[in-house]
Parts: sequence; C-alpha cells; structure tokens
Amino acid sequence: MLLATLGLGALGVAAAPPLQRGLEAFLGGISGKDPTGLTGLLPNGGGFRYYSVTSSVPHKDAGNYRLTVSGMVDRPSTYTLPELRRLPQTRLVRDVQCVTGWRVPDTPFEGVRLSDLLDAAGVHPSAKAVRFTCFDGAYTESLTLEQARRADVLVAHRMQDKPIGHNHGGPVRLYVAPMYFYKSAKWLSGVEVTDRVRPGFWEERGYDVDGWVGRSNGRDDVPTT
Ligand SMILES: Nc1nc2c(c(=O)[nH]1)N[C@H]1C(S)=C(S)[C@@H](COP(=O)(O)O)O[C@H]1N2
Ligand SMILES: [Mo]
Repeated sequence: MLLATLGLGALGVAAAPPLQRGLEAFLGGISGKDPTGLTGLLPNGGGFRYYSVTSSVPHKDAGNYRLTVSGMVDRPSTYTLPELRRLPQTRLVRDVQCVTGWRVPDTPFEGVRLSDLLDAAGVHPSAKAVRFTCFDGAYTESLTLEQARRADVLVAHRMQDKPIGHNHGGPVRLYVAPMYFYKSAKWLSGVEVTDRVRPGFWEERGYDVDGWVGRSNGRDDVPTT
C-alpha cells in the first residue's frame, strides 16, 4: 500500500507538465534558502501557504489603504477600505486551489463584486480586459472583461470570516473563485481597464492567463464551483 502510494506519487511528478515541475522546483529552491523571502512555502495554518514574489510588502490598513479604478473608464475613482465595506457585499464559500496542487476546502471570501466597481466607473465600449496591480510593487494579474464581470469575482476584504490579514494579501485582495489561486492577486491596489489582456506576473513565466480550475495549466483538478 505504501509502495503503491509512493509509486503513484512519483508517477504524478513524472507526468506533471515540465513547466509546472520547473516552477515547483524554483519555488522549492527559494523556500529552502529563502535568500530574499521571495516565497516562503511555509504552511500557514489551515493548509494555506504564504506566497509573495517580493521580499517585503508595506502594511496598509483602513487608514491608508486605497484602491484606484482607472484606464478606459468614464469615471476613474479611488476607494478607501470603509468605502468598500459600505458597498453591497457578497460572500462565497469555495475550495481554494493552488496550481501547484494544494487545496483548502470551503474557504469563505467576502467583498464587493468587481463588476459593481466596473459599472460604477463606466467601462468604455471598446475596452477588453482588466489589469490588476498590487502595492507590493511587483505582482500583476489580468482578466478579460467578460471574466472580470462574473458574479464570483470579488474585491475581497474578508477571508475565513475575518478581515484579510497582511500575509494573505490584506486589507484587500482580488478573489477569482473559478480560477487557480495565482489569479487572486494579494495587496490589490489598482484595477485598470485596458484594450487587451496583458499577461500577469506568473503568466509571463508560463502560467495560463485563463486559469480555470480543472481546465488550464495542464491540470485536471475537479472544480468545485
Ligand atoms: N501580490 C501577490 N499576489 C499573489 C501572489 C504573490 O506572490 N503576490 N501569489 C499568488 C499565488 S501563486 C497564490 S497560490 C496565492 C497564495 O495566497 P496566500 O499567500 O494567501 O496563500 O496568492 C496569489 N496572489
Ligand atoms: Mo499559487
């Protein structure tokens, strides 16, 4: 039984797409030495792992957090955390699925629908996509406008029924429920409406822009959404 399990595990690694193995090796190497704190693959309670592509990230709170909505919109705008909290809220409970294989079942996220912020800003008819920037100064993400307008894409300020802590990307992170967790940009600071998809940080390094759970990145996880 043990041998069979080990055998299957080895097979799983052998069958993983080369890109994924490369990235895991890359991340594993960093977690081993952690020269920059680039990514600490430390179990972070409840099965989460802490990911950051930068060595340090400024702390923001209700006093100094700002989210800007800009680009191809009629009304560029800036939201504080209290302003986001006053808008209609949506709570979703789904499995979190990282593309490297770990999963955290039934995780509640709560926040404002991205579509509400886009509607409030007035998206230009010729716009096609949204680019996300983060106050870590490095991470970026992207969605098509059609994806961004889904009801299960949130600008989240609560996770596991608590305010999102700094390590999980608080006070505000993107939450793209139907896609692998790399789409859920932490420390969200900018929503820019654009004329085309600009691949994000990991997407420039090979991950799929359309990061659907179970249908991308060479994986066949069973989606729960
Ligand atoms: N700003 C930022 N957002 C990010 C990342 C990151 O390194 N920086 N990593 C992504 C990846 S690959 C994953 S799996 C999740 C991890 O979220 P967690 O640290 O809350 O577990 O955040 C995503 N969003
Ligand atoms: Mo990830």
